[in-house]
This record gives sequence, structure tokens and C-alpha cells, in this order.
Amino acid sequence: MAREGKTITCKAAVAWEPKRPLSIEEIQVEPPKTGEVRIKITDTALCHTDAYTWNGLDSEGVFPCILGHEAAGIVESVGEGVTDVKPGDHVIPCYQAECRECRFCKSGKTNLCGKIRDATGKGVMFVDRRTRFSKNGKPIYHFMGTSTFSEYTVVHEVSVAKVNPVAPLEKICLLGCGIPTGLGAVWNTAKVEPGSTVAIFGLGTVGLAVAEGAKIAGATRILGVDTNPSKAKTAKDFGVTEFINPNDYEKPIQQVIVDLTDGGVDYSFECIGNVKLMRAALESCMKVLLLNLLVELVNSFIIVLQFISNVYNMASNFKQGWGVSVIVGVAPAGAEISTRPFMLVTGRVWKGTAFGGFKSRSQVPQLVEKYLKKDIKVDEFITHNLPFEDINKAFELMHDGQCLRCVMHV
Ligand code: NAD
Ligand code: AHE
Ligand code: ZN
Repeated sequence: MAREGKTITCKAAVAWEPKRPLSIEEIQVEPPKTGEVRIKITDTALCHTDAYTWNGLDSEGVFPCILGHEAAGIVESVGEGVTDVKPGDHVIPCYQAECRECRFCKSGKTNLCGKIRDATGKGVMFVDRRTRFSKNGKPIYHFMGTSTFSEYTVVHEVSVAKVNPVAPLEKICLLGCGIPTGLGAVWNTAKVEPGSTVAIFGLGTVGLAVAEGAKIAGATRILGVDTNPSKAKTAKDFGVTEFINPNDYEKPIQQVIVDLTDGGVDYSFECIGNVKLMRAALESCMKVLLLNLLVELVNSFIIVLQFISNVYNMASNFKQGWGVSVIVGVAPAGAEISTRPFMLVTGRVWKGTAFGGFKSRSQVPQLVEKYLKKDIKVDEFITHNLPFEDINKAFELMHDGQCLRCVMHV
């Protein structure tokens, strides 16, 4: 029976309130309105950010809601004015929109779109500021403009990436968040060049995708930092050349990295969401050390000419540090970062990235093609599969330290 234009009753995992286990419920999903698309979600994974919002740490968390933002599916129906996709198309819903018309999209300076962001942050749809989900008339809010923990969801057309139907939906669902974020943090935000030294804090899916991106970019030393010792082996498989467990050292982790790398790394990435480690990541970046200067000074006495030349070089080196540190992790509401301003004065740069700087509608389909050509890993990130009904187990797995991504067939 055609359901186009009609409300659908289907299964969804509802988050009624923070920290309360998700509840599989029959809910109502209204038809898409102008500029909207209703999608049959086939596969969804769990990202750390879903758990973060479920835990009540997101200042934009609105409850009750339907979480989920790393998924793939098939268009069921479209609202008025939708031209980019049609029923039957294979798609990845994207939490970062790309309208191609707003000043942000046209700026060429950001992948963030301004058109619908205010509405998605409040859990409603742009056109009427209402939700399309309900249970017996009680509204249930959207999450990140995607709400993929549901058999059917309604999203904005500007948030839909149409992808090659040959690609397996149960794998490419991961291209909705974690993997593009890590790869793009390296390629688009930091722009790591061949020969670089990189430090990654946190070796979950995002951090390991950073490692893969850094390897592809030609980084020669890739240091991976994680307090979970079992990450050492996995990390090597994704390109990490040295695994560091901060618990094995007395010194602060930034000092460990500075010592291991003769002054610091060229690039660092915080992929945990911990403001203390964001500081450590920044302070792991390169600055020529005073100790190095003294050693060079002693050597310089050997030849006077060399002395003059070295002093000149050292003086200029001492003034110039370098290193780019990228914040990828999402910190709890109210948390703030800090460091000594001297860290920036001496040349380090602090940046952040959302969805790895990728333009969602345009570039997610390109990432799918890269996956099909085996240019990027995706399958390797899937450590678990579960029936949708067992979604609360996926939250538990995330904390047991063995799980990268758990994919649920909806
Ligand atoms: P994850 O939970 O799978 O991985 C986090 C890793 O950090 C784990 O391996 C864990 O052992 C390690 N870790 C935790 N505390 C640590 C500590 N004190 N020292 C060292 N290692 C520690 O998470 P994920 O899905 O890979 O996401 C990582 C972060 O990125 C989260 O904060 C998530 O919300 C955020 N995220 C941001 C974006 C973005 O666009 N900016 C996109 C996706 C995810
Ligand atoms: N809502 C939070 C911030 C959450 C956040 O920073 N989200 C990341 C994506 S995490 C995906 O797993 C992001 O892209 N942010 C930019 C955006 O537009 O949401 C808060 O602090 O209010
Ligand atoms: Zn995510």
C-alpha cells in the first residue's frame, strides 16, 4: 500500500529523558513537508556524540527525542519542491547541511551551512518549527536534523547526500559521521603534508580515521595516545606508528610527546572531548626547546663561523614555533579550554573541525566512491552488529573498550 503523503506508524528507539535506556516504541512519522524528505533507515551506527547527548551533556539536547546521526537508507517519499532526490534513491542523512545558497555555503571558507542550523539545534523542522515525530499525539523531537534511530525519519533536503546504489548501506552508514570527521580533520582542516609528525589523542573511530588520513597524507610518524592498552594493536592496523599510554608515564603527556619528538609534533588532534587533553594536544606541538639551543651552542664553539651561523638560526628558531592542533572531540556543556597565551604567541595554532570540513551533500558521495575503490577503510571500523531492538547494548559496548562502531540493521 502506498504510504506517500500519509503518516507512518513504525518502530523507533525513543530517548524519553537523559540517561534513561532508549525505549523501542511504535511512533507516528508525518509525511515530509516542503523541502523535506522521508527516509526508510536501513542501517544506523552509534557515535560517541549520541551517547554524549543521551548522557545529558549536550547544551542543545532536547527530550524526548530520537537520537542517531550515522546512518544510511532509502528515500520513501519527498515533500513539495524537492528536486535532488526521489523515492528509491540510496542516501546518507547528514547532520551538517549544505544548502549551497546561504552566506556560509557560498563563502568558500566553511563547510557549515546556516540555513536550517537553528531549527535542527532546537529539535524541530525549518519550515514550520514543528516536529514530524509523535507518540499518541505527544511530540518527540528531532536530533541533529537526522534522528536515525527510527525505521522512518524526516530530514531536510539540504541534509541528504544521494549515493551510489551499488554501495552496501550496512557499511557506508559509517560515512555519515565518524570516518569523514577523522579523514577530513587531516586533509581539510590541518592539511597534513608528507613527512609530518602527528599525535592523536583518543583512538576510537574518529581518532583511528585521523590515523588513516595521516598515513594517506604521507605522515611518517603517527603517535597514538589512549589510556586503553588494548588499542595498541588496532592502532597499528590503522597507521599509528607509536602507541602511547599516558598511564605508563609520570610526566604530563605533552612532555612525553615533546621529548619523544625533539621538541613537539607538527600536528595534533584531540578526539576524546576532554578539555584537559585539548590543552595537552596543543602543548604537544612544536616549539624549539631551550635545551636544544644549549646543545647547539656548545657545538657552535668548535668553529667560529659555524657559531655565528648557528646563533643566527637558533635565534630565529626560538622565536618561531609551529604546529597545528585540531579539536575534534565534543566537550560537555559548560566546559572551557585554556592554555598559556605564550603557547600561541610562539607559533602554535589552535583549530577545530566539524564533520572534518567536508561539504556534506557534495562530498559524502565522493567518499562513498573512494570506499568502493578501496581507497579508504570502512568495514574495518565495524566491530559489532546488533539487531535494532538491542540498541541499548550498543551504548554499553561503547564503554567496554573493544567496540569501534556497532551497526544496527533497522
Ligand atoms: P570513542 O568513545 O569511540 O573513542 C574515544 C577514545 O578515547 C577511546 O579509545 C578511549 O579509550 C579514549 N580515551 C578516553 N579518555 C581518554 C583519556 N583520558 N586519555 C586518552 N584516551 C582516552 O569516540 P568517537 O566516536 O571516536 O568520538 C571521539 C570524539 O569525537 C567524541 O567526543 C565525539 O563526540 C567527537 N566527534 C566529533 C565530531 C566532529 O565533527 N567534531 C564528529 C564525530 C565525533
Ligand atoms: N550541540 C553541542 C555541540 C555538539 C557538536 O559540536 N557537534 C559536532 C558534531 S559531533 C558529531 O558526532 C558539530 O559538528 N558541531 C557543529 C554543529 O553545527 O553542530 C553544543 O555544544 O551545543
Ligand atoms: Zn557523530
